[in-house]
Amino acid sequence: MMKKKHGLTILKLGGSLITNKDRPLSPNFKAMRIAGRAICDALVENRKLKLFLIHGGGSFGHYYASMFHATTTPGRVASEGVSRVAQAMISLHSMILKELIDADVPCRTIAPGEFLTNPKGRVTRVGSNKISALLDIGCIPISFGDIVTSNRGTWIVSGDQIALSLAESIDVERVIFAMDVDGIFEDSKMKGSIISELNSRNQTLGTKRKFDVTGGIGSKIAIGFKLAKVGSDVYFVNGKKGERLQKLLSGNRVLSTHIVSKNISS
Ligand code: IP8
Repeated sequence: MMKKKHGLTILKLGGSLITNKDRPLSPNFKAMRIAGRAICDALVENRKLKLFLIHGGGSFGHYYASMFHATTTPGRVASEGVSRVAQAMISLHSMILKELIDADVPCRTIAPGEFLTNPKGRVTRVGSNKISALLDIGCIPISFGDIVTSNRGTWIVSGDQIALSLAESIDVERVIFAMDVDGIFEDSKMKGSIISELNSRNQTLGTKRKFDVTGGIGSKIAIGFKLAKVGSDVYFVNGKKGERLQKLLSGNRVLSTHIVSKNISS
């Protein structure tokens, strides 16, 4: 399929950033506000910036997903688990939405089921049109990792996978992963210096945190390479450093890890 031109920047606000990841159901409002201000400033600086926002589950969705054994593979999950995970995500989503709108970031929810097919996760024509319509009126679409049920079972779709599904279907220039650390560390124990450009020679495995059902940094890096292969430049940046996030959104170089799409063979 021809990729429809959107020239989008996807910003994924990681669950480790917007929640206190090791404390169940604990939002990090300070981080949400810093991100909101950075996005607002970047939009003022560059009126042509076309954003799509996604956020992760952190200690909301992952907490219940791990309690009820929901994984990224379709399977049986107790009905209470499905409800708890979904409700936790809606509750976190509502908090981030309010913080962003209060920070003058005009955004509008688009749940994964509104633009992705089940179970393959491609962007539908209706979904692509919805995204275009929101962008045309200056509204930033915002989605989130979620729990999905179909006749194949129930599974977790991560925000990172949503970014990949979008980039495989429409023209996504950049994907920025805003995290709670400065980028990808040279050392898998998250010590030492930050890798400025990640390529097939310096891949690292990363670590996994408490309650993380979608794989932590290791699978984020793997998705980063897939994104680069389909033509998107990928950045891992510290979202707690508002100025850094704002500058990166505005197209400047900052301390971060970059996967350069043209350096990754498809
Ligand atoms: O934090 C997972 O999204 P992620 C969402 O982007 C749920 O991996 C429901 C756990």
